[in-house]
Amino acid sequence: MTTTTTERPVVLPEPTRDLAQGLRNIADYGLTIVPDVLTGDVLKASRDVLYRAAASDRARGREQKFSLDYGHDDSNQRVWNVLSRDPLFEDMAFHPIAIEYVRAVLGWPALLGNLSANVTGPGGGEMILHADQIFVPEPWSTEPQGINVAWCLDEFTEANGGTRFVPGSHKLNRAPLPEEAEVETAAIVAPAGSIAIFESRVWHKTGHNRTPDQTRAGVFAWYTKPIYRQQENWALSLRPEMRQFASDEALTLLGFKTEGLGLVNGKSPA
Ligand SMILES: O=C(O)CCC(=O)C(=O)O
Repeated sequence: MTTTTTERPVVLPEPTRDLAQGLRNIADYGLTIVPDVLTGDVLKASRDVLYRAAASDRARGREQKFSLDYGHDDSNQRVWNVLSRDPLFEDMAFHPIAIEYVRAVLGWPALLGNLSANVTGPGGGEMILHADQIFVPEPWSTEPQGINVAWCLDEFTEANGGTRFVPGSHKLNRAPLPEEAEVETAAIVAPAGSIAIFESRVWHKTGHNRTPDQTRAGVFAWYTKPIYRQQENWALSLRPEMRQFASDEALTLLGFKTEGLGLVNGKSPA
């Protein structure tokens, strides 16, 4: 078990490749970790394309901040809409292990709300403690409305800003209050190539990167039940050729193959 070194240890679940155990971890802790999803050359190539996209945004002055992010912390960078940057990101968004969890936790159909990356840099500050479904008015229903699949393209550690969680906080079924911003958290410790899957009510934040020289890149795939508007407007932002080759499952996640909502002249657009 992973613990912090405080008097009252906060415990996170052990990594597992077993789906049933992973789903129990999500029910008990709000999160689970799956090791070795990306390995070898694919992991290296995925990391390279993300760092290239981040460097390109910086070079072109296209770095963007989000209101929940790090204020004006120049050490951390968010890279938006990576889905259109390289086919390797499609492989993450529509990866069978990720989708297995989406189906099990949210049901089907579900939507891909966003695919963006967070790179923490040396000295980078913490994010605000939050739950991902903050756009859902409270009181919340007793089921998560979304899940996040975080792709660790670097090793995530306590020191380099590994995502910090309040395990079990999803059971409170509400967002953290401002006075709860400093409650005890534990960082996930996961080798590069792992994924961390967390349901939308669990409280979490980017950790403080206390290293002098390490960056920590994570790609975050956000999925919701199909009644919520997607954070990214795929109809406008997606590379057009992607749609041509997308599977039915991917078209459903993008909102192009649909029933009841998002129709064009009463029919599914794809
Ligand atoms: O960067 C991280 O570790 C967490 C990111 C996050 O919580 C978010 O994007 O909502």
